[in-house]
Amino acid sequence: MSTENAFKTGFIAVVGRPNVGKSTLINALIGSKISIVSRKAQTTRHRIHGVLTQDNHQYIFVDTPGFQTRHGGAMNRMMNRVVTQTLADVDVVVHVVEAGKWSEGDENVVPLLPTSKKCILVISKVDLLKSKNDIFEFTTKILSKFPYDAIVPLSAVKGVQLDILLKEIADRLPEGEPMFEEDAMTDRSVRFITSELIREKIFRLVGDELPYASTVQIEKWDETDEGVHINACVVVERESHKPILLGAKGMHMKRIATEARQDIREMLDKPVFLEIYIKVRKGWSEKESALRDLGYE
Ligand SMILES: Nc1nc2c(ncn2[C@@H]2O[C@H](COP(=O)(O)OP(=O)(O)OP(=O)(O)O)[C@@H](O)[C@H]2O)c(=O)[nH]1
Ligand SMILES: [Mg+2]
Repeated sequence: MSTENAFKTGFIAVVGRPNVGKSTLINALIGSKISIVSRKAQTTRHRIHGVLTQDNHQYIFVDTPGFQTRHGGAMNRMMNRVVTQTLADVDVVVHVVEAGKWSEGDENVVPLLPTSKKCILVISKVDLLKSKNDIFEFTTKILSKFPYDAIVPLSAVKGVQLDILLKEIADRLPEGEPMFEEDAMTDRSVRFITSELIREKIFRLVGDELPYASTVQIEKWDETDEGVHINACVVVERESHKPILLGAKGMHMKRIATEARQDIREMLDKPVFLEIYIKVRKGWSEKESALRDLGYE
């Protein structure tokens, strides 16, 4: 029997085309950086849970890779599979679109939205809109495409209307006991987030092609009285990727390591000694077996 104060727990999938701001939104909602963000499309490759427990509710957000059909390949098939599987498993769906920017990429997400579940439309990045009037026409157009249960325009970067989104989600969560500790923020290990933070720097600092041809593995993790000693390995596709990643006089690599170390230090709240190596593994992103070896789903 339903009671007014019963605890509610549920999974909320955050889906949308690449680059609309899904990971930024989840980080803002849970108040911690658990999912990496960059200006480049397809930054997120894995399903990542972000957990928020407040006021008798446990929200388990599931960040997903941007859904896209333009490029083929094993990596993209894997990423799209994560999206469709996540949609099958959750209680509430949040479809994120970018204010004023509807494209074919968004159009391709609509047929994936389950009509049997609660779907909330989030219009992101409203801080970039020149005029608030533009949003009305834009929203009306999208509403003709799918029977969304609610619409929330918001800005994750400015923290605008995030409370409204939480309320809309809370109204639609099923009753249930919490699945994570009250102070948990993610299901992912600090080792995984460490590898992601290094990958984020590669996405942010190096070229256009290389980020998509690289992945990061943690090879050593030693905690001592001094701090944490971490060896990480960046796996690239080709020998020719090495000099690009290193940059002139190793400048790129130095910056990647310095910026990653700062973030990791902040997360662990301890001194961090980070060494990064480069390894060539031909065609790793094209082989499903190699992807599984590297920890992809
Ligand atoms: N101005 C503004 N920029 C935003 C906002 N939310 C996200 N961004 C920017 O949009 C870009 C993409 O953000 P992500 O969070 O990586 O987007 P995503 O949807 O997770 O992207 P993929 O993982 O690649 O699918 C980054 O440069 C963010 O800083 C916002 O509310 N306002
Ligand atoms: Mg993302």
